[in-house]
Amino acid sequence: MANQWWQSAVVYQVYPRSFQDSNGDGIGDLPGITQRLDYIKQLGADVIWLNPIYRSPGIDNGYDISDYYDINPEFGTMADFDQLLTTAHAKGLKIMMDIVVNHSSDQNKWFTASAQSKDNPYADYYIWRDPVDGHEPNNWGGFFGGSAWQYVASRDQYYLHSFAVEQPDLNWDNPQLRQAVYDMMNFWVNKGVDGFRLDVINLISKPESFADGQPEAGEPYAAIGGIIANGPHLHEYLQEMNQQVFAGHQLITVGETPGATVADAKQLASSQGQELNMVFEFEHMGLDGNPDPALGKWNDQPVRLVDLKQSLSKWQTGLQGTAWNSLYWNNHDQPRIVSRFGDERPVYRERSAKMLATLLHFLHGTPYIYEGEELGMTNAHFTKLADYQDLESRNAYHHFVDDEQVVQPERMLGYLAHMSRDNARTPMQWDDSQNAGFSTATPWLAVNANYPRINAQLAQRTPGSILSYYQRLIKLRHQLPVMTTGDYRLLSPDDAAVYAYVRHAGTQHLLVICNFTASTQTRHFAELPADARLLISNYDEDHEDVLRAYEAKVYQF
Ligand code: TEU
Ligand code: CA
Repeated sequence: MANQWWQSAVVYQVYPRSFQDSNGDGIGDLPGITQRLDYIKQLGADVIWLNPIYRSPGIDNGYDISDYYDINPEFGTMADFDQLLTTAHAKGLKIMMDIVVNHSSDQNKWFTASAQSKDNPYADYYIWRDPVDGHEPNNWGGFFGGSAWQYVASRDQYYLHSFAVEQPDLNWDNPQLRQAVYDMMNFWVNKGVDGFRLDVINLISKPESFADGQPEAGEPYAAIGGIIANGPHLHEYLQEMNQQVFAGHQLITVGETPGATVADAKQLASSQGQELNMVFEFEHMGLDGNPDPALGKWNDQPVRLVDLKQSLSKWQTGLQGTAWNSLYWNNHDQPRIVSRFGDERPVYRERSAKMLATLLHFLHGTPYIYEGEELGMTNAHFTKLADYQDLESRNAYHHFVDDEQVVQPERMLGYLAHMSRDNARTPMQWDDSQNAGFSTATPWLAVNANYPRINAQLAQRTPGSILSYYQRLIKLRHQLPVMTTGDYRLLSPDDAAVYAYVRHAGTQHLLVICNFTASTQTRHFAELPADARLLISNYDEDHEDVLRAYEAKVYQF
């Protein structure tokens, strides 16, 4: 496989709303990001993925776009964007845009026109169906709860919305809509952006049949995700997008693909390069979900290491040589990894954060770091529903506690504290000044109370900090080709405490060893030659077969 630039790159994800406020309104913005570019440069990342910054009413924090050609005034102006792009490029940083084209906002002029009548130029831009016996066309339920259909009197029809009511799904079977999307993406390519993250892109091609689905026990609606994922024309549409937008540019492209299997990814992210560079898969993010499928992700239990190994290893070996992996622990939809798969207690937080970083960054694929992960930022520890802004969290609480009454309020608050998306969205912790240096005004979402002991300034001043460890990992990835190209072999799949694997390319080997527990473990690795060199570790001294709490180490030979 030819080595593409994005295969040895490291991506840093910026959630603009929560990164840096520059004008004292409590909301992060584009000039704020521009001010902080040196921080990202010093970390060593190559690419910045920006969550959506387009004009939006903000029902789903920008994933409801009302104008794809304009900037959300809360974040600044197009001039601010151009400034960010130019400054980033001058520093050698690339910018990746978040493209949301499974759906738009209901405020988008495409939709307001479409909703007016059955015969206007935009009539077929969305997915409209007639009522069946005076109600919804079928029993599909949206990702954010309730029916996936909404009635509009002016057409006497329902439109499909896989997410919130305010996020109508675009009709990809309409060639004019597809062309409008490609034109819009080319507008951003022509501006000089370096790539795209494509929101829920495996949902764009809807099935031919709109028959009822099977709801989980006790639930009124059938979850739409499994019904609409990987539809009949998905690959055809992505190949068309590739030809019309990506071809001839050296872009980085990653598709967000909930529910994608290894087989799907082999096609979507094939090294033949006809569709996307890579996809975000979700299997490892679903392992700690509730055993009751009706409750979905809402749970408060830890992941089982054996399951995590099995899942990650399946993707590592499954795509090896034919497609490309993306590697991530965190994003704006997931709780903080140190609180989730690590141990956020003060005595273990740093060690376990470094252990998780080691495990991820030595895998085969392109690593993504979510803002604050490099500081070991933790979950928010919100205690009441009013602390949450995220519509998914609020809707889930109302559904399970108020409407269905299947979860007690305290327990649901525990689930939210463990899994809510807002855990990732609290403001970036820059220093120990008021509001963690994020803003001079009250932030849109509360700052985590632990910012006096977890912040970037402190990390920069502390030798051996999590931040400095991430810097070392990124530097190693840029220096050691085996980290990018080597194949992967899992050791001891049934070991419930220690995750170990080997990377290998030519004469180069890496042995990665991670103790996932707070207790001492003793393990002997027969594959380790006597002259192996310790490359990196989260402890100062090597105790060889004895692995201390959350110890991580990598040998090179
Ligand atoms: O997420 C889609 C998705 O499948 C999930 O991660 C989803 O957010 C779900 O709530 C997980 O519990 C993407 C975006 O990343 C997310 O922020 C948006 O809300 C969503 O699409 C709709 O655009
Ligand atoms: Ca602001």
